[in-house]
Amino acid sequence: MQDRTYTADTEPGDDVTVAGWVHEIRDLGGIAFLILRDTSGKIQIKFEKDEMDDDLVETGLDASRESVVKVSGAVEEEPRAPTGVEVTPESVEVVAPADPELPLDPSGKVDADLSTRLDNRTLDLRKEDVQSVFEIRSGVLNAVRDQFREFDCTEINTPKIVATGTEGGTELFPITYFGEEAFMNQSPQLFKQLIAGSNVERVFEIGPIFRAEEHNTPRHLNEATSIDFEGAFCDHQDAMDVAEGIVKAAYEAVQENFGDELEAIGIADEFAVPEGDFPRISYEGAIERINATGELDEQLVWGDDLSTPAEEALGQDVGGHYFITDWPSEIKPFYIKDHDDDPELSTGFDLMHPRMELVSGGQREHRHEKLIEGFEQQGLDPDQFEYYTKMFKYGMPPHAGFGLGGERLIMTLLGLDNIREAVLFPRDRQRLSP
Ligand code: ATP
Ligand code: AMO
Repeated sequence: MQDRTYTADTEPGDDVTVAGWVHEIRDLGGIAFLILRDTSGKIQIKFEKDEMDDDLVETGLDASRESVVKVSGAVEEEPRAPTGVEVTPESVEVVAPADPELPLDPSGKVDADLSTRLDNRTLDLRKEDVQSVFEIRSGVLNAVRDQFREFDCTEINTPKIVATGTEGGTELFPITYFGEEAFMNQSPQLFKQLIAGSNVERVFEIGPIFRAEEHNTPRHLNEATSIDFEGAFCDHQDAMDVAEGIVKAAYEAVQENFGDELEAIGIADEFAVPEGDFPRISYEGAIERINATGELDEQLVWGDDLSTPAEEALGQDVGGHYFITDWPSEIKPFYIKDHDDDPELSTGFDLMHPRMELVSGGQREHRHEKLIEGFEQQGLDPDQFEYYTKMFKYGMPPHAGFGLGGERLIMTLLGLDNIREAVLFPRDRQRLSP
């Protein structure tokens, strides 16, 4: 690393070299200030024109906004400076000039639409609020990993190029794999089950999932980050406990470690860790409650999936995170186990934020014969999944798990309007680069 001091670490009396981007230049005539920004904050560089070398003043004050400059000089206390100190430069070097025509304004004074921001992510990330979203995202993934380890889980990585899809209803991206048809994986579902059936027992994965959904909504991506859990000797209630623990751990980590970032985003006052247990509402109870709100044009009946307005009506009614349990078997995938005493009812569950679904999960069908029947009922050819089903013949314990949408977690946690704000380089129907 180059020898430099972060702007936040400068102390009066130090001789420092600071380096960063030109945030702003304020020229007051005899005196001018360059505000230099780096990852740790900003610092004022003072130019007293009559007392300094002309070349040095010119180099500093002619630097265009967002150019990278390196300044060496003495740090002095100055109550009128934004951070209480300023640097009187002895040398100024423009390390990398910026074109004066910027496609967006990193000072945030001029708003840019999301598309312009995503096309120019490097400049966009120079804004403190945008950078804060990604600092928090990184911290949340850390907290999620730590919490999984507390739950005795092993982190795994499963293939993203696969032979078969798993999530009925969502589309697959086909690719060519040495002349054979293959797909980008929609979910680590089958692989995580195969590992939970070994004596590794409890696993988690944080990785990409690919869905060729036609949806162009503020909460769907074509490449998303899935936070997956699978545990042997767990049932759906245990999996719900783990999902709840992971979501709460994410909020707690943000509350504890990211006060400045919440401030920069402008939500420090309203941010709150969810309190109490998340209610577990049966699917049947959920449709009754939704119908009772009178918000929908048509009453829901048993077997209906929950539409976006239905989810919103229930979300408003409940007012916090909640589970929907005991879904009709027919609208849950083949790998979800039905209740032993009622095959119409599944152990599938969703964890909802009032704004949208965050998690799907359930106990898995671990009995070989029943699993094969489930494939046939869903019109899938079990032979294509032989690599998976055969392991259910060699001692597959009861197991359960879930998938949590990483971007949806960040989006709901930070109150972002669009899921694309939670991804550095989102993939959607219109966006394949950058
Ligand atoms: P899953 O992970 O199960 O796909 P999801 O939250 O992505 O969960 P979908 O099953 O894709 O949900 O869709 C759930 C609901 O979202 C649908 O019932 C539908 O009402 C709504 N929805 C999906 N796509 C759109 C869209 N393009 N515009 C408005 N609503 C949509
Ligand atoms: P599901 O398909 O419901 O379940 O996905 C789990 C969670 O992943 C997130 N998610 C998405 N986020 C953004 N854009 C998308 N296109 C998208 N699709 C899904 C959602 C969703 O709740 N195999 C099961 C999980 C399991 O049972 O373990 C599965 O993939 O937050």
